[in-house]
Amino acid sequence: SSSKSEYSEARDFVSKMRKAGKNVVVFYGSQTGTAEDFATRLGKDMQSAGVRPLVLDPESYDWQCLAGMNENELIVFVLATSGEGEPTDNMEAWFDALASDRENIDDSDIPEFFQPDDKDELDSDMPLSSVSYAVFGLGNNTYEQFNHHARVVDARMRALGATRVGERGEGDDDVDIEEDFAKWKAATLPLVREYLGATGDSGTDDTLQPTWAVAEIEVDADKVWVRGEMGDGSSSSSSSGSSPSEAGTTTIYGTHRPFIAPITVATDLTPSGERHVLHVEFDLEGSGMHYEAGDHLGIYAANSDAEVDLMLHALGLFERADTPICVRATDPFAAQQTLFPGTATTYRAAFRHYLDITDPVPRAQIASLVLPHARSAAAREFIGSLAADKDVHAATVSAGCLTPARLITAVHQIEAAAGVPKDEQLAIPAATAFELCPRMQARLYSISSSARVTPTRVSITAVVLQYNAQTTMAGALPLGASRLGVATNYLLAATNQINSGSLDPVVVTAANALAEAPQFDAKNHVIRSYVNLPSTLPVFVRRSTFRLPADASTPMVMVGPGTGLAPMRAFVQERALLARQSPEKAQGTSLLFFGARSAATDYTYRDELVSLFDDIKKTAPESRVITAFSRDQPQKIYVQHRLAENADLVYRTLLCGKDKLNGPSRAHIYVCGDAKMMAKDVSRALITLIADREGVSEDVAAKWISEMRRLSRYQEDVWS
Ligand code: FAD
Ligand code: 2AM
Repeated sequence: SSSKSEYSEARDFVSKMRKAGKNVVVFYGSQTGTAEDFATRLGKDMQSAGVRPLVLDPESYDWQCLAGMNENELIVFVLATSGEGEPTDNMEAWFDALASDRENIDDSDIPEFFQPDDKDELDSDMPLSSVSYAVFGLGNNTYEQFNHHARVVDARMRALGATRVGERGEGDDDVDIEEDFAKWKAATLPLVREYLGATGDSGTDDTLQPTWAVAEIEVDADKVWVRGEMGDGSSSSSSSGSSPSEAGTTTIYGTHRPFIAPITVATDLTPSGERHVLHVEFDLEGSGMHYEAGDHLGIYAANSDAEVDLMLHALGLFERADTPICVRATDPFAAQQTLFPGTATTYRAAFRHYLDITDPVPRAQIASLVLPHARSAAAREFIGSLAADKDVHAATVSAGCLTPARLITAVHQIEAAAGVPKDEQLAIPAATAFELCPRMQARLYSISSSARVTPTRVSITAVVLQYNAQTTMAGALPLGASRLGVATNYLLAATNQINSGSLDPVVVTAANALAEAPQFDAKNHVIRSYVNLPSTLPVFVRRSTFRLPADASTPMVMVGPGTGLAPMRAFVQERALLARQSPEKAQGTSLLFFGARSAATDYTYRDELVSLFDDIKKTAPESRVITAFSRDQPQKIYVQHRLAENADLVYRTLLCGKDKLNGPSRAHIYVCGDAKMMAKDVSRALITLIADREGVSEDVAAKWISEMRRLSRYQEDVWS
């Protein structure tokens, strides 16, 4: 069969697992890296529980091999649900195969030598009857389709005859996904041990093998991979990527191979506001990359130098920061053999480009990676209390933004106060630090430009993230800190550099923390948040399903408060272009509901929107922008209030010329921005509006919204 010819041995996870002497395969469905990180940690915990796991990316393996697993083996899924409930990109093929309506996996889909000797077994209704699995989902209950991905895979595995070991775990990122994961692991690992008949030590083994081995090496400077051009491990010198890499071959840019795009424009749209909203434009010329309004741009930023320096000091590596290192897996069968692309990097580059060093350290990681290195009683007591008590951890580490570097520095300060000499203080090896920090992930931004207007230029609209640490810990740590979003503060610094030559963003808390660090000689160092930013950033385009109606006669209601305006700006640019190009063609009404704090400081793209709507109005006279400025009057006014106030206009737009809806509307509704509150409030406001105007119950109106969603006429691009 055709699938047989597509089948390749390199994609056969079952034989890979057996060759490596493993009996568990852990597949992760990961979009932003969290599920991958959980899977890796699960692998480690399984290993110390006496089973032999292999952690793999489903994208590189064929689901058809599933049926070849036997009773002495286990498959584990760690699956994130993204956005509207769809599977992650790397699980798409598996998900399509498992979740399709077929009752059986067609036996022609299964490579012959994976079919059981007893052919009848395959012909039975239960093609996966020899397969056992476990599943943990990562979701966020602010989204409609909570943990949909894991639920579907679970249901389909069972429907195909597979047996689940333990309960399905469901992590909720809105509450405490780390604790959900810890609970699921505690309940499931013993069952996995029992199922696989594991006899070795379990759990308490603190001679855990480290995942990575770090070697300081001698290597020519040009072999040292320090540029942060993630994914392209082969060349460190190419400054700005171009599409024809070698004669005749064309580079396809994506998550794993971003395009190094010049930043052409960077503007602070709200220079006098409390919040900074940035407009950043990238040049895609020569990349061969295409985008459409509604797509997302992924960007890889770098950590601030101050945070990196704090980390280097915490680990005692500041003096050796630029030493070339090679970091390899200690397990020769591990799916990932090197932590960084290329043969060599440096400590500084590793912490700057490849690792997220600003996440508070999860409790489980404190217990398994930090506590074993505590040597003094003072360190053991403090770290032990964080590891043992969920509430202490939440109040100290999470609320206090204790990153790995801040945690280690805090321990050093506690030890110093207790009179512990320096050489007996907590010392975390570099390999452990590499394990403590998740891999730096790309950040996604809704594209705010239209490819019809600027095909080789792409822009994003980002709000700079910063929030203050709130620690309730008695005798609060001296490292009072706030958390600065990695990518948005990098963009802010880049914007400042481009416009004024000054690199430092407004707040320099990591630098303050560094100045307080006990090993740091503040007098002899200039502390800068960023030193010398390049004028390029690695970027890629991520396709989305958030799309303009194909036909410009379709009316649209767009709701985009804050940076939720981003994709709407692209939509409006496109409709305005059409209006200029075809003034004789009547368009459907475009309504844009925009909300921000204050008209004076936060009305982003104001002049441009006014002018674009002047064009649009010529072919769709009812079109307009309706604003809600929440802080310009004593009571809050939000976009949903404006929807209600303008119910006549909104309803008329949805009617598309009819007298009554009596079913789904031809119009499209778009909501973009905050998933937590806004998107739900807007949906509720629309339900009330429809119920009222149509003279139906709210239940019926809610069903109308669901139907509009199903038809992709109610689309959300929301994040939390
Ligand atoms: P990070 O370093 O990633 O820090 C963010 C983390 O800080 C959060 O994950 C959370 O753990 C923590 N955190 C944040 N606020 C708080 C708080 N108040 N209390 C406690 N913890 C907190 N952003 C835009 O500005 N514009 C867009 O158009 C846009 N589009 C997006 C589209 C999609 C599909 C997605 C998924 C996200 C989008 N985002 C957008 C968000 C964006 O991807 C980043 O998450 C955001 O810019 C923060 O990135 P950062 O690197 O600056 O912060
Ligand atoms: P606020 O910050 O004054 O409460 C963009 O962030 C805009 O969205 C701001 O004006 C903000 O108002 C507003 N906003 C906050 N919560 C909202 C919600 N639940 N629904 C709609 N808009 C909201």
